[in-house]
Amino acid sequence: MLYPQSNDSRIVFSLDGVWDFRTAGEDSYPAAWAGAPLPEPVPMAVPGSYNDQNDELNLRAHYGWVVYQRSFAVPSRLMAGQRTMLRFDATTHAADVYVNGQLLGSHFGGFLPFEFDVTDVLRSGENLLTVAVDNRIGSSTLPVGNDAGTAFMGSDNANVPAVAEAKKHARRQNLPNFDFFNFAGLNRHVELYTTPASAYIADITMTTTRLVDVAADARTAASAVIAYDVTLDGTESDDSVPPSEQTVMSMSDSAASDNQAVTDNGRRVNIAILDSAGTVVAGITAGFSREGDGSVKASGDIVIENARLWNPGAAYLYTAVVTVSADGPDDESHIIDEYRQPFGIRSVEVSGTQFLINGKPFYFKGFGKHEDSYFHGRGTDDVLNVKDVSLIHWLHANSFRTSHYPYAESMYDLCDREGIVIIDEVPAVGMGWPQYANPLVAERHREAIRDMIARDKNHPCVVMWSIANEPGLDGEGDRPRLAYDYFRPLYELAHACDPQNRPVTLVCCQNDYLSDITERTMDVVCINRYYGWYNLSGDLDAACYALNIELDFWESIGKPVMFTEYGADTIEGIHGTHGEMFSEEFQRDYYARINAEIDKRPWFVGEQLWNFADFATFQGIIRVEGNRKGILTRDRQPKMAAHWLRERWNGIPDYG
Ligand code: GCB
Repeated sequence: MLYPQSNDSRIVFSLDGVWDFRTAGEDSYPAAWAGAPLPEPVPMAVPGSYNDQNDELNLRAHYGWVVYQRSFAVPSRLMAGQRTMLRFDATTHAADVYVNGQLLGSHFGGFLPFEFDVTDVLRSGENLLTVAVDNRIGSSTLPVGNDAGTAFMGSDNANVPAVAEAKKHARRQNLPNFDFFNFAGLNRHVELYTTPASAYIADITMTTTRLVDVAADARTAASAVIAYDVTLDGTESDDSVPPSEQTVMSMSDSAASDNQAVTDNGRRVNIAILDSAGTVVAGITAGFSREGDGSVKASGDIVIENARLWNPGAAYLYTAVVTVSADGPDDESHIIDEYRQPFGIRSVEVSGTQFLINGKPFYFKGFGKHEDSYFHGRGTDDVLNVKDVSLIHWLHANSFRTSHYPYAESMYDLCDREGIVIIDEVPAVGMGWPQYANPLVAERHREAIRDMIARDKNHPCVVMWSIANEPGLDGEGDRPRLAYDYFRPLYELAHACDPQNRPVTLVCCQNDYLSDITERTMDVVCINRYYGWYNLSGDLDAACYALNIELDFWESIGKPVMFTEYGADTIEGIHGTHGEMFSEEFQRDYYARINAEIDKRPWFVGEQLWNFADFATFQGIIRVEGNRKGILTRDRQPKMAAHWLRERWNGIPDYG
């Protein structure tokens, strides 16, 4: 699914703004609300989580459905003959969507886009858009929640009669099996956009398949072979087409060459590759052909001479200007549709114990993050994203993991442009034995992997896929291969979906690493470790001792290994001469000591600590105003450890 774009063939209308809002029931919402103005609505900004936007309603505690509504008018003359789509960048977690009282459909899954064709639904004048959103999590949702609904975080005290009785009467609430606040609602942008109706560009894939003579600094290659793949759809896209012919043009040719391959229905694609200055450096014209699965595609290779490579810290982007055209009855060529797809040229590969970008061993310096901020919750916030990227540069970091769900598209665009490396993660967090036995979870998990890779495949910043965070692994249960049998097909699916075949990982919890057989089969071993915090708490000598025992084991596996989490809760302003837990000194000492151990291991390929910044969580007895493991506060001020890490990372090059 291509991100909506305005150009000569397409229009985008934003539906962001202040909508009407009502809370509804746990299991349902009044049907009458779908087709008429909401009774007594309160204002609610979109994009944004609803939870922190209203102080009269207790929206952090809300459990179940809410209803959003707004009206809009479209310039029908502009849209005549076009295909009109209604797109949601993400709604958390389930949504029913109505236009003028008509149910368009439902979507499940809170972090990836979906859309509906509204060409025949919209009317001229005002249209009423109603979106009902359910925030409930449970044992078959991703992320995973606790079905009971009235279990409590903290001590269970099930044997205390009064507690057991009170639980029966307690209000139902979302109880996450994960450690971030369940921010919900229309968290990301809502847009209407058009494409041509008869034939439109449905998808574009640009994949670096070969780099020739990469320079020692990895900034350039004598040439790069880029595989392109353009999918055409629409009411007339499937007119019979023969196998495509194509013409490869090098930089010396013009993209507008008249040596064009034309199919018998006359439709052809032209791809002009622009460098960052907007100069055409290569191009191709090809016809479409029908694939075995019925789709209509144009695919082949484009060669770019003297290619500039995308590197961490030194990004370089090209743009593929994709134009579909055909000859009209007047024998003149007419543009049917067009789309500008940015892409970067780079390779990613695991070799032995190294993680190679453009053939050079890369070292990850960074963090796990969250989409989280005051007032917005998990709502898309470009000011925050720009600020965070500037802090990543300030810290001399080079990467982060989208823990624990795919982020808004604009963050990936920013990282493409700024040369920041991403490990892209699906919302599979909180999983264990009940999920492995539940086919619905497996289906949702497969869908999340497919949709995430389909959405993010062209981003050069994405260098690895993470198919889960800290699932229960074998050795922890009595069925030794259950986790392996669940995750192996997902690992294979991720590889099969990715045209770039990037490395795939699963991020593993502090566990019995000797018995577990899943983590060691990943392309990169990604470990979350809390020696000195959750265990051996406060004793950094013991923590280092234990870490070294475990690292000796991983050395024997012969794969690249990295931290994807390690850290210590730290309250800014708490100090102590001996650096006890929760003080700023302890967090700094913790990183100094643990990092000194990994520095001795050349096969250790990265340190992504936990967390970039403090973030909101469900309330509970181990969380004071959320999770405080940030090296920055929630309002992005550095704790003492941030200054220490900044100096350390300044001394560690991206490429080792
Ligand atoms: C973890 C989780 C992360 C938590 C973190 C913590 O292992 O992956 O989501 O926030 O620990 O601080 O407990």
